[in-house]
Amino acid sequence: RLARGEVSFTEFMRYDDIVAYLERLAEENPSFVTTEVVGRSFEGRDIYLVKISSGGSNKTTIFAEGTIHAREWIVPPVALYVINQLVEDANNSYMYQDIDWAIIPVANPDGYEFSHYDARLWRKTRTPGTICHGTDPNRNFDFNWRGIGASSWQCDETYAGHAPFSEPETQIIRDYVLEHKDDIKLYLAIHSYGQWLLHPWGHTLEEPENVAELKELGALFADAIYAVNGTEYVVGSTADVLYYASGVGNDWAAGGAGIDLSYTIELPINSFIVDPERIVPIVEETWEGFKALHDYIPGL
Ligand code: ING
Ligand code: ZN
Repeated sequence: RLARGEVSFTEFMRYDDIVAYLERLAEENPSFVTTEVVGRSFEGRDIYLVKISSGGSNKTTIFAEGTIHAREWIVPPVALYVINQLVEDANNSYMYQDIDWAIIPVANPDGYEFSHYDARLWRKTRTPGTICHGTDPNRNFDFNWRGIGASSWQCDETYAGHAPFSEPETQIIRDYVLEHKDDIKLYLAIHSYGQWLLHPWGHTLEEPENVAELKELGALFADAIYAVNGTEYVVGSTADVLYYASGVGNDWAAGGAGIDLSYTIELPINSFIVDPERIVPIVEETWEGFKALHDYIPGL
């Protein structure tokens, strides 16, 4: 078993162990790491945001949300590795001088825990309906809510919820992002799987105004990752590369909160069930992608 406060990239961690690691980092590095409980899940779990910052206010911020989908177990290690590298490797301290990082490694802890102790392939939140449990948090954002590619039937995997932002797990993202929307220059939603870097939009094949820049930065991310293990990402819009979807986090960030650079990362595995041996190569290559994104964003 893990010692309290320890991180592992060879096994999947339970939510309490993830929280213990984040709290240890904040305790040991009070000058640049803070944890904030930004809200509570439906079942009452604290949802953590980690902020990594050299100080000051209103600085350019990179925001990332992970594990909004419960079964995507490769996501927590990827988010934790980014935090680990930023905080625990002094060679990376340049990455939080002019830029702040705000990362929610596990946005849906109820679902994540449920996928450990009950149903491994659980995707949604755990809010009860009259017949079925759970809303798809990645259809619950207030942007083209319940449009194409989202369901109004509570038992569906893509159930959009009874109202936009009905879930505490999406409300906390909305509230943090809106409060800091002038500072957040890059929004990342971390999911699995598919080996895609998806930019807006999900609900239409029309291209966003800044599609050229989205593709240019996307190529920097993909090239940096390719250089590590030869993993080839496809960069494109959600509707084009994947399927129609509405009410998704990164589209809301762009179209609702005005954050022009907004992506969903679909990590490169071929199942939700991941061999723990795959964790290290994936977190290492994805970290290079994060560095490329960071280096592109002008700081301060
Ligand atoms: N896939 C995403 C989903 O929410 C997606 C695909 C990405 C849709 C970005 C919309 C926007 O259905 C997974 N694996 O969650
Ligand atoms: Zn997902």
